[in-house]
Formats: sequence, structure tokens, C-alpha cells
Amino acid sequence: MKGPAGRQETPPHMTQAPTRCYLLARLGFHDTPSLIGEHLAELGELARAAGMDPVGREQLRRAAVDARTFYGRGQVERAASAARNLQAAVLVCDDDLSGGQVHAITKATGLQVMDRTDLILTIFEARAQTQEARVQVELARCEYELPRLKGAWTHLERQVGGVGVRGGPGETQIEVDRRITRQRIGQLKKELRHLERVRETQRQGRIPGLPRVSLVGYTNAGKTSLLLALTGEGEPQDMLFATLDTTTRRAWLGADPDSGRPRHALVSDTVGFIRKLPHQLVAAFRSTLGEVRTAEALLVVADGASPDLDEHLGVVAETLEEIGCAGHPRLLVLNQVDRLTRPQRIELKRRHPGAVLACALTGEGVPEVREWLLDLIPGPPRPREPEAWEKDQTVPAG
Ligand SMILES: Nc1nc2c(ncn2[C@@H]2O[C@H](COP(=O)(O)OP(=O)(O)OP(=O)(O)O)[C@@H](O)[C@H]2O)c(=O)[nH]1
Ligand SMILES: [Mg+2]
Repeated sequence: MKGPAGRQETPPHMTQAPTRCYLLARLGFHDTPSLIGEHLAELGELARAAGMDPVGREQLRRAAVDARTFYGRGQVERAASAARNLQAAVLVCDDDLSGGQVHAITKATGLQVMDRTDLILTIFEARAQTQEARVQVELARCEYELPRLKGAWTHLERQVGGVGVRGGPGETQIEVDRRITRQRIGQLKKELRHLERVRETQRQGRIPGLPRVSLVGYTNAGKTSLLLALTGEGEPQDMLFATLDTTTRRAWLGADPDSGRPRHALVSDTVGFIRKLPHQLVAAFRSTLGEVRTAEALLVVADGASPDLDEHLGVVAETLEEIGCAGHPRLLVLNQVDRLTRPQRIELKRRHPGAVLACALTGEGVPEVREWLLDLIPGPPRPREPEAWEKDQTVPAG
């Protein structure tokens, strides 16, 4: 988080011992323990990204969901006792819980309860740097909280507070809370519309004739690393949701096969996707993801060495459809193949013959990506505005 002077401040969770948490997931009738185990491992990564220390995890077998406590009161109490033995203060649940269920589990266990959406929102809140990202995340948080308001004063009081906040006679506390939240949602949406217009103007101001390409994919796959490999800029981090804001950079693609002139593309890095990405976030990130929607092509980056590759690809395909990009031309880049053995690479190529096997760290596969991008540029060069330095050139007489 940036301080008033733009200085990097240490987040509070870095200065104290991280909060210990205990992870829970429902093992439904059709689920396998290994699949739910992978989901819990990912939830642990999310908890770490939110500054917490996951000290234990448990799968709660439950064929039908319990309306009140989701996992059933007995199971919840046993899990809470295991959590307390490990000094965990928070139960983090992989499943989407209703406000009533969070309340019921909190009441039954005395522990703080967070569901997956709440956890992802918390990470986004801590990471959002630009005004646009902050507005989008706050909008998603308000949309998440609105149906969960329980009549307790929220942080919103300070933001919209002032004269006339407490409603007219007969308005209950919860009605006041809902009204304040709705007002805030209205303000945030208005602000976003303005920021979207600014972004659109920036987009139109870009050099015409350059293909625009977006890097998309599961979080932590190596999108930013590939941006760095293609353009020389980008700061990869081993962390879920390291990137929230879109950055666009110019990538050199090589010489045009016909004219021999250097060719470029504009490559945008974007926020990563994840299983059960909260729909409030997808909706709120529409303007950031607008960059993806208006791109001419997509580089779909995946961690080719992940045992969950197929699930990741499924989530990416679904999310792309949700944001209206189902038909965009795309190249699948299976990254991180340096972590595979030779036979594993051969098997991966067999399963995905159209994909480029890549390693963003060594640059393996990057020339193939450039070549694919180069092919996107249609035949004869499109007319374009000369750049400032070109206009200043005087043609030598002779
Ligand atoms: N071994 C190996 N590690 C890689 C490769 N590409 C990226 N990484 C590492 O994977 C981690 C995530 O990389 P990023 O480029 O930040 O991933 P991202 O997709 O941008 O992730 P988010 O922005 O968090 O969604 C970093 O620690 C990278 O160094 C690769 O080809 N091989
Ligand atoms: Mg990134």
C-alpha cells in the first residue's frame, strides 16, 4: 500500500505474527478427496496471500448441505475444536456461505469465519493500487456485503456518513445500512463509468496499426513473466493475484517477412482468474477486463507443470466466456515447462498439439509466440500516424 508520499508501507500483517487460520471444505457425494485436497491447497495459498498462516485443514463429508451451518453443527464444532487446539482464530471455508451461515458458524464456534469470496476480496483490497482497481474492489465488496448486512454498523458509516444518514422515523438499523450501501454502490458505479471513459480515450490515443493482445490465464501461471519476456517490462511475483491492474507495453515481434520492417504488438497484462472467482469481482472488473474484450487476440497462459492444468484451462475458458471473449483468436502458452521431465513434455505436447511449450524465465517458446503474433498483422501495412520523431525527419535532397 502506498503512503501519502507514495512510499511503500509495510502492511500490518507483516509487522505482527500472521493470524492463524484453519481451512475447511465440504466433501460432497460426488467429490473425491484428492480433488477437494487440491482445492484446500489452493485455499491455503489464498490465505497466505491474505497475510494469514494456514495451520490445519479438514474435509467435512456432507452429502446434503445443512441450511443453517452448511457443514452441520456437530462437524463444525469438532473442526472448531481442532482449530482452537492449533491456536487458529479464523475458520476459512472453501465453500460459498450465506450471511446467515457465516453468522451461525461464528455463533456455534466463537471463531471468525471467512468464505472463499470474502478471502479473495480481502486480497484484492490489500493489493489494489490504482484508483480504478480500488473503486472496482470496493464495489465488489459492497455488492458482497449488501445481502449479508445484519444491522450492525459497517465501515460505510464513515464514508457516506453525515447529516441525514439516520433515516426518517420508522427506518430500522438494517434498512439504514442497506440504504447507505446502495448509495455507495451508486457512487462507485458512477465513478467507474467516468474511469472507463478515460480508459477508452487512452485506448483510442494509441498508435493505430498495432495489434492489441491480452495475456490472460489462471493466477500465478506466469502472465507477468511472459510480459517481461516479450517486452522487457513487468514484475513477476510468486503470489496469487500479484497483478490487479492492466499494464500495456509494446513488444517487438521481429521483421515483417515481406517488407523487412520491424513489427510490434501492444501486449496487456491482466488480473488472473481462479476457480470460483467471485462474480461480484468479475462484474466490478469489467472496465479492467475491457482491455481483454477489445483485444484482437489472446495469449492464454497456463502453468503447464501444474497437476491441475485441465481444471485451470476449464476455469479460464468459462471466465473468458463470462466476460464476452469466447470467440477471440487465441494461442495457448503452456508455461513453466522447465519444471517437467522430457517424457512429461512429450505427453503435454501430445495432449495440446496446438499449444506453445514455453518457459518465461529462459525465453524458451517466446520466439514461437512472437511468430504467432506477427501472423496476426494483416498483409500490407495499415496506414498509421507517423510518430513525433518521424515527422521531424527531413528527406535528404538527391
Ligand atoms: N520455473 C518457472 N517459474 C516461472 C515461470 N514463469 C513464471 N514463473 C514463476 O511463477 C511465479 C508467478 O509468475 P507471474 O508472472 O507473477 O504470474 P502471473 O500469472 O502474472 O500471476 P498473477 O499476477 O499473480 O495472477 C513467479 O514466481 C515466477 O518467477 C517459468 O517458466 N518457469
Ligand atoms: Mg501477474
